[in-house]
Amino acid sequence: MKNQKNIAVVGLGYVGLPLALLTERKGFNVSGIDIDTKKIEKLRGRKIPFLDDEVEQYFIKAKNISFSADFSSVSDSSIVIICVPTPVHENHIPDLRPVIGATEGVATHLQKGQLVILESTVNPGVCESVVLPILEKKSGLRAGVDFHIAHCPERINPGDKKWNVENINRVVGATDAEGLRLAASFYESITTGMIKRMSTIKAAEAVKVVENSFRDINIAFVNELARSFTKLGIDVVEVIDGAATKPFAFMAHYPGCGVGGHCIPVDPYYLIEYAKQNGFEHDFLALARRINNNMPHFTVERLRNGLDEIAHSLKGTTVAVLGVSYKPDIDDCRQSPSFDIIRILKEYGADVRVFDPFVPKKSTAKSLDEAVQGAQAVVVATAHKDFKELTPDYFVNNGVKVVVDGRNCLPKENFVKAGIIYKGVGR
Ligand code: SAJ
Repeated sequence: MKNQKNIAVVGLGYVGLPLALLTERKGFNVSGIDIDTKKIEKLRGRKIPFLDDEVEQYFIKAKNISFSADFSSVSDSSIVIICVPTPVHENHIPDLRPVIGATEGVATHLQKGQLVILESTVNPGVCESVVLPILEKKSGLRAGVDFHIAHCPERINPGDKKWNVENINRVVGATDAEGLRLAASFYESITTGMIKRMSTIKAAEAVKVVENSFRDINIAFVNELARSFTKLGIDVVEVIDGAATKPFAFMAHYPGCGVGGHCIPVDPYYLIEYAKQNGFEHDFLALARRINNNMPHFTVERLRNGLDEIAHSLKGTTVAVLGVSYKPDIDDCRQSPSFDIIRILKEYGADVRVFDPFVPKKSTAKSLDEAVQGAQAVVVATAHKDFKELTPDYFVNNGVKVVVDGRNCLPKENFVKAGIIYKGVGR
């Protein structure tokens, strides 16, 4: 029979593992469930499957946590939290297979009185039209009567030193009042952030796709500015920094070689698709996605502009792409624009070398030197700390003629002074 102190967390990635460890250190008995048996093996061996200092430090101390690839531990848990990925297919249509799979696993062991919380980012309507029917059908139990469903969208920000699973504010919605009460009090018991109760579960689902669409359109705004200011000869970064001196009604975002990760380039498509199914075209969100998806092309154009200055064609040129992670100093390269840049360079016939100290598996060069030595051009695609500290002399001494700074993270003036053809994104 379920025990009030037993919590099951389904999906042990960037979202589920930090949540499971937080829940454990707040006094619950946690069973971590993941269908990836290799991951379970690693976790049982007390190894974490991805880079995360915070997880590292808590994992060592965690006592009341177990890991399994099967869902049986759901049956004696009072709360089951689903934290599985919600990607999109190639055509940007939402891919709910992980959510459906996890829900089916939970449904098989669902018990009366349990609370099922979905943390995965989904469009409004998924909890009621996808999760609820599976839970009811497989278990024979009734939502709102025999068990409860809530949604508390995850807000994990990989690599963030300030905001983490324990202190960040959350929103929570549920299909019934008791479910909302149970979910809100659970999160209030494990986090120090504010827990905002939403009037419906749909409103809670909408919050996350809206907050990430907000980020995507703001990035698209500065990416478009970067393209126009390149023609106007204005440094867009300087202008954004200038605008950011306004203490209200402006929020700085910065242009770059593309928008990666499992949130920002994905979540808007969940809203776009759902609205389309209900008769509304999000032209603006779709345009922002197109602008951001086009930044890898723009980055390669910047490289071609630089090579034109030395009458070099991209075909046959050796180009070192530095960085495949989608953001600095982490090893996550999901939806990274670096892969688009590499593909486009190869389509132009360039000889491409790749190096990322955080992602050796995706690197073709074993070291930075091996990637850069003898390369005529370099594209910095991720603002890793190691890359930001590279000096112009380092590139000059390795024979590099053109540097494309895809994250505007290098000191442009110093590179120009050293005789390197420097091309930023909007500067
Ligand atoms: N990016 C830009 N310009 C910007 C900001 C980001 O080009 O001004 C690019 C990054 O290089 C990266 C992509 O966008 O490739 C996503 O960057 P991100 O900083 O948004 O990182 P994420 O994907 O980890 O986003 C998370 C999100 N958190 C959740 O979904 C819970 C997002 O809501 C946060 O706003 C974001 O962290 C954050 O603020 O760091």
